[in-house]
Order: sequence, then structure tokens, then C-alpha cells
Amino acid sequence: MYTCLVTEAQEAVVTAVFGPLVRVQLGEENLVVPFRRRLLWHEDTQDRRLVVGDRVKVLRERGGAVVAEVLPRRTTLMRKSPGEERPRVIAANVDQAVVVLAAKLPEPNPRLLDRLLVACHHAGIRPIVCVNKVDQGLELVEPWIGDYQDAGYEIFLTSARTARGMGNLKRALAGRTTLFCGPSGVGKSALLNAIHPGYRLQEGSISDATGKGRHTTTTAQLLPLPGGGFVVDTPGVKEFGLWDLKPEELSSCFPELQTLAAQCAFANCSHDREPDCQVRRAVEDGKVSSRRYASYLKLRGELAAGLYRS
Ligand SMILES: Nc1nc2c(ncn2[C@@H]2O[C@H](COP(=O)(O)OP(=O)(O)OP(=O)(O)O)[C@@H](O)[C@H]2O)c(=O)[nH]1
Ligand SMILES: [Mg+2]
Ligand SMILES: [Zn+2]
Repeated sequence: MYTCLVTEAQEAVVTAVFGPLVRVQLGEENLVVPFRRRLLWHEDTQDRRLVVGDRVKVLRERGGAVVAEVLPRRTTLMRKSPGEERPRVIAANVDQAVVVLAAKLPEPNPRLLDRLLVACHHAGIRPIVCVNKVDQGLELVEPWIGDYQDAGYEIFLTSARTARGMGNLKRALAGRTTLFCGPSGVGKSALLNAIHPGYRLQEGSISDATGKGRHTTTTAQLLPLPGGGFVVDTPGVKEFGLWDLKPEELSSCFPELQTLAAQCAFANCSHDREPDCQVRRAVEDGKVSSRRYASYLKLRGELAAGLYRS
């Protein structure tokens, strides 16, 4: 009998990144391993850093295991931070994202919500809206949350504290890879702990003075869901710069504008001042939220000015 001496690469998924080391799930095993300096990438990516959700090939060598290859990414969620030169990939191969905001504290910010939703659409990730902490009252979100329902988004109203809405949220995650994102302190980690107490994710406190979260989660983690699927807990975001999005692509990232935009007189209509613009008409007729339209125009202005490209 010959023993096989050829080391065979095994496929694994990256569940956390710690500088030069990554944690991978390989079958039932969790390993913390280094990656090769000259990693083999199977596609051209702007940001050649491993992220959670990356599917990789791990080689078992005599000295231990090492990540040798990165498989093509099905989806790539990217953001640009104000102080950073290059965009950063947040996670790979995510199917859907739950964009979390708090009903009252920290104060919900629909503009940031719009940015996060656009980033998901652009990345080909299905966005879901989750208003958490509904035990604090819904007065602040009531004036505008209906805009998102009208636009066709699925909306969950939850409380990680009272467990309201948790069953529905849990069902939406089954069998899929779902990223939780949103500002710090809205309860992303608390929701995940409520879904599966075994995660034991650290939860923060809200500063009484500012009502802001404190960035308790510091690094993204991919966690297996009991029963199949994965969730990703991410650190809170204050701002979210859109990257690699052309101004003319923006209307396709607003579901309520997409079909209307195709019916405008000019194929390259910016839906601002052009004549015979179906988008503006729908806004004037009250069929599309003027707040969402204003948000579209503001983002379009920023993209056209290249604010998130330099
Ligand atoms: N009242 C109330 N408090 C909640 C609820 N969910 C979470 N919290 C509290 O909100 C605080 C922040 O929760 P976290 O889960 O740490 O928030 P996070 O979004 O993960 O924040 P970062 O990790 O900093 O991005 C904690 O004190 C939680 O106990 C809720 O449904 N109702
Ligand atoms: Mg957290
Ligand atoms: Zn138009």
C-alpha cells in the first residue's frame, strides 16, 4: 500500500480576519491559519485582502495549514471611508443584508439608510430593513418608514430585548448568508445573540450623553446558523462612501425609480430638470416619496462630483 503524499487543497470559508492570520471553517473544523504572501486570486479584484465570506483553498503542509487560493467572489460589498485612500471590501459572497437602525437611540438616520441600501443593490445583495428597539417607541421612524415599504423593501420591526419580531427575522435568514450592518449601538450583535444565544457576541452600551453607540464590535465575523446558513456581524458604521458607482447607475439602486427611469424621454435622463421626466412626474403626483427623491438627487450630485472617488 502506498500512502498518498500529495497534499490536496481543501475548500474552506473565511470566518474572521486578524491581520496576518485568518480563521477558516473547514468542514466541521475551525482553524486559525496564515495565508501565503503570494495568494492565488482567481479574479481581478481592486482590493486583494481576504475578507469574511471568502471561499479559499487550504493546503495542509507538514508545518501546518496555509491558505493558498481565493475562489471567485459571487458578491462583493465595498465601501470607502473618508480617511482611506482605497475602497475596502467588507464581506464576500453575502446573499442578503439586514440594514439595522434603532427606533429611537441612536437616532435613526434615513440618509445613511439610503446609502447602505444603494450599496447593497450595487453589490447585487438583497437588502432588508430592520428597525430594532421598537420597545423604545416608533415616533421617530413613523414619518418616513412607510416610504421604504412603498418602495418594495421588506421591513422587520424587532426588539432584541422583548423578542418582538424575532421569529420573522429568524425565518428570513434560514439557509442564506446574511450580513448585519448599520450604525454602532443599534443592536446588531444583540439581535444575533437573540437569534442564537450560543454566539455570545459582546454587546455595548449607549452613551447617555450623546445617544451614540461605542463601537463594541471591532471586526467582522461570519457565524454559522444552526439549521443552515450564515450570518455576519459587522462593526458599526458612521458614514458609508459609495464606490465604483456611476451617477447614471444610481436610479437602478432605488427600486421605486427603476421602472419609471426607463420611461423618461431621454435615455440618459438624470431625473433632475429634464423635460418629460417620468420620475419627477411620479414625485409631483405623490406616487414616489419626495424625501427618497431628494436623497437620490443628493447622492447623484455627490457621485457626479466624484466625491467618493478620490
Ligand atoms: N431597549 C433596547 N435595547 C437594545 C435592543 N437591542 C439592543 N439593545 C441595546 O443596545 C446596546 C447596543 O447593542 P449592540 O448589540 O452592542 O449594538 P451593535 O449594533 O452591535 O453596536 P456595534 O457593535 O458598536 O456596531 C446594548 O446595550 C443593547 O443591550 C432592543 O431591542 N431594545
Ligand atoms: Mg456589535
Ligand atoms: Zn427622468
